[in-house]
Amino acid sequence: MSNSTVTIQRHIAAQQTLHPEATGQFTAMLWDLVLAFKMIAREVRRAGLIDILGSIGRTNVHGEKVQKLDEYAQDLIYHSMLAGGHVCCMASEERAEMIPLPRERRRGKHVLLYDPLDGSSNIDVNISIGTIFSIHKKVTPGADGALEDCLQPGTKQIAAGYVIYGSSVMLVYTTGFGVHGFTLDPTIGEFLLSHENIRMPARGKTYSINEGNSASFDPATAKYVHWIKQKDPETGRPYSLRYVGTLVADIHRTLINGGIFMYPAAPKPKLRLLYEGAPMAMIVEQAGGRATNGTQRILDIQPTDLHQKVPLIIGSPEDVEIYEEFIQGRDS
Ligand code: P6P
Repeated sequence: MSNSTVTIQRHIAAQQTLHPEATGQFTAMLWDLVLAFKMIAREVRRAGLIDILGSIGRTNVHGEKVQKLDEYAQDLIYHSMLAGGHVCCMASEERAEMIPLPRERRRGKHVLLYDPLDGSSNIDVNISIGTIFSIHKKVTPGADGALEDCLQPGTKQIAAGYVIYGSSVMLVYTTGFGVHGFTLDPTIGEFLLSHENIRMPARGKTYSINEGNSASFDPATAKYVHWIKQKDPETGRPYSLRYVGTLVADIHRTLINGGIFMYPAAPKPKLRLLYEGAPMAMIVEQAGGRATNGTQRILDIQPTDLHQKVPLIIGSPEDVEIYEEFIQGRDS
């Protein structure tokens, strides 16, 4: 049992002192998010016991079946942000358009971009799922949020994080001063600091990619995946394949153990830049890792659409650099 008594609330408050310009709005917004995460965790844990498993028959903007827990998580985060009054607008994987605030609601100076329940296709088979969030400052004049406030490059994020609902529930976040992990102690309902200042190993021992798509990989990715499986003790090869099919779970393993995760351009990009690629890239870079689309740093990409997809190659710096050599034709 952890003997940590550093709750995430205390940690967030301490992080605020690192941001001289902080007004407390940002801290309060993170606290509101934490409450929503605790309630989602409770429902995920109960999902096997009460009738919220299975699809509600609708599909989201990407044509994916919407699971009941998706809608629950979506609504919970939305209403938690409305109650707090610290955002001017939001964007979610579950909503086609930018989410404005109702007229009567108090507006704040932050923008929340989120995937309320990542990996929802794994809900019914009890495989880890997650929530991903990205926070920006409002950049347009006036009180109401605008699309331009959502379409900011990843370098402008003021915070990013994820929750993984797995064997334990963990919240991992950064405000630009390192990456910190908290484990939910359900007996007291608190996220307690369990992984302070996470640093990603320079190189790992696993590669993570959907090998089922290998017939459609671009030649450079196919060449890299073939190379990583060759026996070469000096470079720690062959790497082991680990692929959960939930981005949060695959990234969390890569963050802690090192290695490389790839969702490449071929057969086609699937991961969304705003609320998957960019927040994960901020977290991984803050932990010493790298995140690219193969030729460009993820955080430098200027978004043009709320749900635009990007190839995502992310993980230990040495592993990602080698992949980039293959993609750029510089491999030995
Ligand atoms: P594939 C889950 O549906 C998701 O959006 C990510 O969480 C995950 O990394 C990816 O899709 C898995 O996609 O095509 O390998 O099943």
